[in-house]
Parts: sequence; structure tokens; C-alpha cells
Amino acid sequence: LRIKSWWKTAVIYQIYPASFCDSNGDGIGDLAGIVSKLDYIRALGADVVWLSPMYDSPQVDMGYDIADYEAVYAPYGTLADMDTLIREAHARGMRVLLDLVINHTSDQHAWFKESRSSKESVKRDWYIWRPATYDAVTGARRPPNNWRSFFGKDSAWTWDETTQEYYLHLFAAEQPDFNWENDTARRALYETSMTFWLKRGVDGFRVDVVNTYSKPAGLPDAPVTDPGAATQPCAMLVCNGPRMHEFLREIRRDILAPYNAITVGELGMTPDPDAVRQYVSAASQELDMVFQFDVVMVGHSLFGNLAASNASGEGKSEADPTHHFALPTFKAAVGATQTLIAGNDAWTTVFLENHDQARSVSRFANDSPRHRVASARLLALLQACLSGTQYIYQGQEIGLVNAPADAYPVDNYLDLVSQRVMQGVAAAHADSTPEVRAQAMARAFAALQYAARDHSRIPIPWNGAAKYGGFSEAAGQLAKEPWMKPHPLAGEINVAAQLDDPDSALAFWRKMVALRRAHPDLLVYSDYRALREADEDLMVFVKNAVEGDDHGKVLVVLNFSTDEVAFQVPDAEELGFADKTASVTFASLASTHKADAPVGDVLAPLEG
Ligand code: TEU
Ligand code: CA
Repeated sequence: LRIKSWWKTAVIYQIYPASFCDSNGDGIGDLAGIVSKLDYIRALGADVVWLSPMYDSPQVDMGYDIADYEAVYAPYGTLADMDTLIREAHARGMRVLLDLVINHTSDQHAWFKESRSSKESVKRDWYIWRPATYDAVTGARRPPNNWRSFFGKDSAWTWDETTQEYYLHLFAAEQPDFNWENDTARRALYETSMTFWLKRGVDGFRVDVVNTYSKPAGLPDAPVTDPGAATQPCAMLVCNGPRMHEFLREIRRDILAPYNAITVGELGMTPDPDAVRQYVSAASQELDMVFQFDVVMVGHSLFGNLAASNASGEGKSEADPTHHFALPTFKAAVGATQTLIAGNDAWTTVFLENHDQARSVSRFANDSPRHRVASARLLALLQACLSGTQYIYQGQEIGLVNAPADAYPVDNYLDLVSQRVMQGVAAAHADSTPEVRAQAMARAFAALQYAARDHSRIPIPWNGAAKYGGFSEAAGQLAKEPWMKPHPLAGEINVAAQLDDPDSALAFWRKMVALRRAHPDLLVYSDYRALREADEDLMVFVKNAVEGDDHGKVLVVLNFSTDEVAFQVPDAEELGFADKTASVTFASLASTHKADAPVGDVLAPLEG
């Protein structure tokens, strides 16, 4: 039997503050803009909002570099605006999650400034400082170990002139890693990042890189996978360190439990399902749910390889940037996350997008003008029928696609990861012929067009007829240009155009959310069983309710190809009915590729 909780059937809508809605026309989204759209989010059927970081920050990594946990980034608003947002959400029966970024702070945080000021500083040990090592032959100064930052190919250590030591940063140099081994530091971090906000009424947190706080003892070198390179990928070594579970239990017991606050952890680099379970089984008393990376990593290797491709530009085959994976790979990844729930009390999430991922229609389906609405519907139906807590990322509900290459040049990409990819390829080809260099740059740009984080960060087009796609609609003609160039397709894909269109992606998403709410036992808490796993066109699965009023099965058939595909309806045995001779009644079966497919037909519980 499944343990039931409000947050398991919740639908959580992620907001990226800079790009959601600009209320005052300065070109940057803000908290007042979010409040003005709460009714829109509620009408979609979502009952929780998760805000990406809105804290004071120099914005080197769009707020994932926090300078003050207890202050709001001024362009977004004030603490009073946050209080209003929390109150207005609660007044609508909605809950609010904040982003908890505690692996690192900004280098502009007062604690780090104090830590780097002197080796004698009382906060020196709040970050991870180590002396240099020296090359035995040349005597050259080298970092304490060979770890490579997750952002690019450079060392995870930066030399500090003032105190003549290196500090560790798994991400950008402006994001120094916090020293979780120091008890005083850890408690101070809990107070400022969590308790401060719990007292103000937030309902929980999305926990950034939730498995990197505890570092391996002695900070050993990472295994050499890239001979010749000075630094090495260290992800498998630094993730899931020895004290991780202890820290998460401590947070839950001492900080979150008194407020009944919930958590969803961002759990990358943890492919082993047993390792995942340790974080999310109810018995562990750590996190309530996690984002697994299985699905969003599908087709991502072109981008990943480029980011790490060597000086001669070698890497995996990048010949065809339009075809990145076969459907069975995607289906297997979905299946891997679904089985987490089966047979025990762990829980997972359902998501295809977030602020680190390009748009799902472009990545997993077909974003051509002819097929993109059908693709958005297809992916909405898929997600509505998966077990776990459903997340929708802003703009996903209107079927936004990646910015097309011809209308969105490389200069429009502002994310530091994208810029590092382009700089890395340029540097690697500094001595290549112009022709080879141009080819490499074109290939890198194709990778950005497919997988860059920028696509999901483009300002939301609220109204295709208004200036800048209506991102700053409230300010009208006085609005400044948004911080990122508007979406080139804002005229065609925008909220206003979909609000009253029953065939739109938005209308379909609303129906899917309602459907999921109407059938929690069948869709949210049910067991997943894949059929026809090798089929390259169709995704076919059965959901089995394990209990409840709508005890039964549902067969889900999704056509990912652009053609009509003949489908042989499974018999009772393939559907998994105990009585193999049972006669199966199909209430209906419809293709989401047909824009006129009535939703009532899309889901038809089967009684055996
Ligand atoms: O992301 C962690 C993470 O794994 C990403 O760096 C991911 O590998 C990358 O985006 C793929 O291109 C979290 C946040 O979600 C991300 O926005 C931050 O940049 C990062 O942590 C550092 O805080
Ligand atoms: Ca603004």
C-alpha cells in the first residue's frame, strides 16, 4: 500500500523570477509580477509554486550564488513583497517552496569575505581552504588536487593572493563551497537559509545539488579519465559523500519537522536506484522526494561532450545534431524513475523541464510548426500518467519550444555554461584553420540550440500582440527591453493566444492536471509497467492502481513519430490481468496527434 501525502498529488509550478513577469517595466521579472499571475497558475491546476532563487546575489549564476539569504535581490522586490507573495498564495490555498542553495554561497557573502580576509579569521574554516602543492620537477604551483569544476574544464580550486591558499568551488569561482564539517558554520547556515524563511511562512524547499555537501575524506585526486588534462571530472567522487545522510537527517529533524516543511532534492550523478532510495525512503527521514536525472540526461551528451571536448575537438559523434537518441532510450529512462516507487515507500517526481534544461518539446518530441502543439499535448499526457509528484516549469504549459537558431544568434545566450562552451571550443581551435574552426563553432552552436539552459530562461510571452511579447505588459510602451532577448516565436506561442483556445497546449495541460487530480490511485500512486519497449515509434505502458476507488488499469499509448502508426491492441495477458481469458473492454483509444481527440477518450480505465 502507498503512504499518501498532500504533496504526492500536488502539482508544483516552477517560477524563474527574472523571466516570469515584469510588473514595473524595467525588463526584469519581479515578485509583484508573480503575485499578479497567481490566479493564472491556480487556473492551470497547480497548487504549489517553487521560486528559483530570489535572494540578494551578484547574479553570476542567476541567483544560485547567494550573497544574503535574508534579503531579496533588489530588482525583484523586497522582503515585504515576499510576505505579500506568501500571503497571497496561501489565501488561494497554494503553498510556496523556495530554492535552498547551501552547497556554496556567493563570494560576495559576508561570511566568505571574512573567511578570505585572513587565515586567523574566525570564519576561515567556514569554507574549504588548502595550501598549494608544487610540481616535483618544475616547482610550479598547483591546486591541492585534480578536481575539475562542474562548470567547464578548469580547476575546482582558485588561488587567493591575500592569504596564499586555494579555496574549493565545485561550480563557478564566485561560488565557494561551504565547509559542512564545521558545526558552528552549519548551524548558522541552517538558521539563515531555512529558519528565517520558515518563520515567514514558506512551506518547504527545493534543495540545490543535494548530494555534494559532504566531501570525501582527505579530498583525494579524482581517477584520471582524461590523460593529459590537468584537471579531472570529479562528480562521482564528490557526490554522495560520507556524511550526506547524516546532514539531511539533521536538517529534517531539527529544522524542517517543527514546521512540517517539505523538501525536493536535486539529485544528480546518482544513477544507482538503491542510492536514490536512501535519500527518499520514508524510513530514512531525509528528503520527501528527489529530481532524478535519468530522463533529462537523455540526448544531452552532445552538449556535455562539447563542454569537455579536447583541444583537437575530438568527442563523440556530433554529426547529426537533430537526432540525438532513439525512443527506447527515452522510455527506459522514464521506466527507471518509475520503478523507484514500486514495492517500497520511496517517492519520486515527474518533470521534463526546469531552468537548467532546454524545452522538452524540442528535446524529446518535435518542435516543427506542424507538430509542436501535438508534441506538447503528447508530453503532457505522458506526464499526467506517470507516478510521482508532477512539476511544470513556467512556459511548459503553453508548449514553448527552443529559440530557433536562425532567429536567436549566439550573442543572445547569456548563461555562463553556454558562454564557457563557446569560449572552450574557440580556445581549442585557436590554431585550427578558419574552416575547421568555423565548423567547430557551428557544431557548438547547434549544441546550444538543442540543449542550452538559456532556452528555459527566455522571458515568458504573455501576449504576442504586446511589446516584447508582453513580458512587461503592465508597463506598456514604456517598458524597457527584457534582460534576455524575447522569444522569436512570441507572436505565435504566447499565453493570451491560448487562454480561450480549446485546442491549445494550455487547454490540454489544464485538462491533464484535472485528470490526474480525478484519478490519483490510477495515475499518481499506481505501478508502472512498460510494454513494447523496443518500439521506436510508440511508447506504451500500463498503470496499475494498487488500491482505491478507481482500482483498475489504464493503458497509455503515445505515438512519438510524425506518421500514423498501426497499433495492435494488447490482449488480457499482455495487459497483465490475472485471468488470462478475461475479456477486456476498451472504452476508447485516441491519438494525441489528432488535435480533435477528445480528452475524455484519452484516458479510459480498463476493468478486467
Ligand atoms: O544545478 C546543478 C547541476 O547539476 C547543473 O549544474 C547541471 O549540471 C547543469 O545545469 C547542466 O548544464 C544546480 C542549479 O539548478 C543550477 O541552476 C546551478 O547553476 C547549480 O546548481 C549551481 O548552484
Ligand atoms: Ca521588474
